[in-house]
Amino acid sequence: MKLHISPTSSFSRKVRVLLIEKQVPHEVEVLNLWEPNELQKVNPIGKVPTLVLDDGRVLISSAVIADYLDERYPDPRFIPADPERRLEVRQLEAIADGVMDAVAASLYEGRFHDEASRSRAWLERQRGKVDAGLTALEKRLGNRPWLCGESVTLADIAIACHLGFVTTRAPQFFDAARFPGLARLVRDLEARPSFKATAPPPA
Ligand SMILES: N[C@@H](CCC(=O)N[C@@H](CS)C(=O)NCC(=O)O)C(=O)O
Repeated sequence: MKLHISPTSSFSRKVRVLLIEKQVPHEVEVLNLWEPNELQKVNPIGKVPTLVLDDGRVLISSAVIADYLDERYPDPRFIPADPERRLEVRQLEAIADGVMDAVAASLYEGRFHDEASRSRAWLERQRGKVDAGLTALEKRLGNRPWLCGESVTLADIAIACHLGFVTTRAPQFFDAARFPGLARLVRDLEARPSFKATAPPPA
């Protein structure tokens, strides 16, 4: 299988971490999203991560790819088999991904508009989502080691990947003193070989 990624994309990193943790053989195709590329030939939406399977099927969106990988390569599992716990993990993953979507929406506003034409209302709206999402995750985590259950799940991996991006590329969105549980969770996961191997390049 071939995974199309960008080195800075934390959605790509979620999938890369899973592939490494599960020891799934794969090829990585590195793209620069801001240069012309061929990605839309396989994924009409033109986003990373995109996973091309050996039988030619193409999977897009980190959540869909994670679902496939956890079912197809269940050792070890990062999405619980129990339907209630599975729902909880997916819900927490969705909050983590929503935080990153709001960070990205703010960064795109800065990238594509000069200072005078940026919408303050839009930036404040996105900032509100980032803060509310992180607050919900911090409350959920408290002093427990993981967001859901007794072992690491996709929800932990998702928020740690996104905060890894935020701390290197957009630190204004994450004040570790306000979110000590999440800061500790990120530190714990960054120590794993799968996280070390996929760290985003410095800004
Ligand atoms: N919901 C998608 C989000 C993926 C996403 O936003 N990817 C960004 C990079 S982090 C991208 O490919 N952006 C390029 C573009 O929008 O043209 C997922 O979970 O995979």
